[in-house]
This record gives sequence, structure tokens and C-alpha cells, in this order.
Amino acid sequence: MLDAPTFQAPPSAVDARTRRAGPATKPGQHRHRYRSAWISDTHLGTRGCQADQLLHFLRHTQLDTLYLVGDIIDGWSLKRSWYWPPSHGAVVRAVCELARAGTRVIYVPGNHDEMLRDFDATRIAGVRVQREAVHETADGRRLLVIHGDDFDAVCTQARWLAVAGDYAYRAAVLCNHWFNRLRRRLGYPYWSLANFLKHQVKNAVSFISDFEHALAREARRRGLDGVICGHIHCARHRWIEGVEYCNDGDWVESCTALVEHACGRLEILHWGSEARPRGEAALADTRADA
Ligand SMILES: [Mn+2]
Repeated sequence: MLDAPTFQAPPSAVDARTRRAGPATKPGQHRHRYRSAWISDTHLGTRGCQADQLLHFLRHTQLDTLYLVGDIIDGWSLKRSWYWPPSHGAVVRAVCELARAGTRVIYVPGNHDEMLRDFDATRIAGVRVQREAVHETADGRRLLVIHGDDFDAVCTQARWLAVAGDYAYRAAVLCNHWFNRLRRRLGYPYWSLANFLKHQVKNAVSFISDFEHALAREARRRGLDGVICGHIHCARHRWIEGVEYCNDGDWVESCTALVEHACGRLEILHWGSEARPRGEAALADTRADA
């Protein structure tokens, strides 16, 4: 089930990639070169998906391996109502194009595209579908690649509290004034909205932290050096008790990707408009260590 990938691309694949990189890139455009990249939670098929930014990312990077870490196509949303503008189709075509040009593309499905989990260990349009993967970095770290929703359960209770709390809070804002007037009349002390809010923020923070620790524990249990996941739309690169934890974020709010430089160093890229100048610096960086 677990794939220990080798990165020695056959010469033909390298040649093909070099040939294809030419016409796809207009003169004066650079492709940022990375050994690997991870993207997830693009939610194609929803209005929230930032397909144009994503397309820009796919057209301006050159990758040996691209991991799609789940919730790429939002099957849940498409089932409710069909929404598929041309830009979303263009993203799918760009991914297939990368695969054809020699990038190894591995699709690890999430919960919103769980229908693809039935296609475990198969190849669709040059894209390999796997329930999970183990990635080996250039310097030999072994990292579990998994969407992460399986580990939601351990944090679900906290999330439910947070969601319920959110509704309660909004309702409380609306009727705080009347609520406290009534409480005063009934002889109860003032109910503090500020304290309630602080408690809710703490709930959300503890959900993220519980999730991160659960994933790190799983990587350690399997004897791996770290984990790369998505699902909670919260990009992060940190160490938890010696285990490397990476979350590649999302393309709904933050437009983030995790990338591996030629030396094996991992970094979160913010592909927002203000991040593109930083991208040029990153290009120089990858040239230097390539
Ligand atoms: Mn998810």
C-alpha cells in the first residue's frame, strides 16, 4: 500500500519534460523549479476555488513530483449543484499536461473527493491515485502524505463545540443587550460576551493543535520522520516532538503550496499577488542549490 518512491526519472521522461516546458512557457516567463510540490483543498467545482491563481502556479513551476493531497475536486458540492466554469477545466487540463510532460503526479484523495478512493493504486490520465503515500526527500527524510480527515474524529468533539459556540456567539451578539437586561431583572450577574469570545478562540486553536498532534503521532507510530497533510485549510510547517509536520493549506482562502527544494528543504509558498516578487527570489534560490 505504501509506496517508497524513487526519483530517478528515466531519461526519456526528462527529455519530454524539457521539450514540453518550452512551448508552455512564453518568452520571458520563468518556471520555478522544485523537486516536489504538494497542493490540496483546491475545491474545484465550488465558487470559492481560486482557479486562476492555481493555474498560474501550475504554469510557472517545474516539478519532478506533484502531490494532490485531497479535496481537489469537490464531489460533495458538485452533487448538490453543478458549477464548473472554464477555469476549473483548465486546472484539470494543466495537471494532465504536467503528467504528460514527465512530472510524476500522485493524487491522494480527501473526503470531498472520496469517490476516487475506490480507484486506489490505479492510474487515470497519467495521474496515479493512492489512498496515501510515503515521500522520501532529497536528504532521505521519509514523510507520510495523507489528506488528514481520518484524524478529524479525534478532534471532532472540539470542532462541534466550536461550531455550536459560533452560532451561540452570533445569536448572543444580536440579543446581548436584551439578554443582560433580562438577567439583571431576574437577579443574575452580567454575562460577559468578551469572556465567551475568548473561550471560542481557544476552542478553534485547540482543534488545530489537536489535529496537528494527532497527525504527528501517526507519523511517529509508523516510524516515519514526518507528515504532510491538508484538510484543515491551515498552512503550517513545524516540528512536534521531533516529528516534522507540514500542512499545505488551501486554494480557497490562502493560495498556499508546500514545496521541496533540490536540497530537501521544505517551504510553504504563498501564491498571492503580493507573493510573486518573493517567487522571483525563490527562483534564484532554487537555481543556486540545483
Ligand atoms: Mn478535507
